[in-house]
Amino acid sequence: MGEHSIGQALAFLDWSTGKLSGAAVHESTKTLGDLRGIFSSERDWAKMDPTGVVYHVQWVTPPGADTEGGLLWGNTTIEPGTVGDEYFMTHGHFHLKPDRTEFYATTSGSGLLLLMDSARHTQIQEMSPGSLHHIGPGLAHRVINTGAEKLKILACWPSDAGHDYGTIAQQGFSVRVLRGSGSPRIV
Ligand code: PAN
Ligand code: ZN
Repeated sequence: MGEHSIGQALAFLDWSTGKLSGAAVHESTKTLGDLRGIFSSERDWAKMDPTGVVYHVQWVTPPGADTEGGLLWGNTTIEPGTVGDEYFMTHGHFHLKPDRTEFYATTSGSGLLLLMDSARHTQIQEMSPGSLHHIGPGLAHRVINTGAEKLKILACWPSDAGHDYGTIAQQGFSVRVLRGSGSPRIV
């Protein structure tokens, strides 16, 4: 019999929610106050509690995550809600290394994924439980919760992808998603 060793799992994942647990898990929460300038109506944003949670992110950093070829795994939970008529959403970003791609998958809830190229052409994909989304090279990505419940997604991406938040903070996406009568309005 060859030599072998038995080690511990990196973390544990609840597949019904995507929730991670274990010592290797990192967390971050984004509040309305953190999302200044992201929503179209500064007036409606200013009327809301800045400590209100918009989304929560968990991720695991495996050994070797700081080397080329490393991967990160995480999840994001976006609360239901709006600022004025605009649905709660993530900041959205390009990857600093444009050739670094990513997978998103929906565990629960419903929403829209915006994918925008450098020419500001935007593609919109519907997110629903089980939907798997590939974010190709050079595409900015933002998730929008258009439902009445929490929108929960999983993500896997190269650890050296890096995040360019500045371009979106300055120029935004070319479309916004607002609450309509019946279904979301894309403007
Ligand atoms: C995701 C996102 C996460 C939060 O892990 O970072 O959903 O969205 P923002 O980073 O736009 O605030 C990912 O795309 N990583 O590359
Ligand atoms: Zn990303």
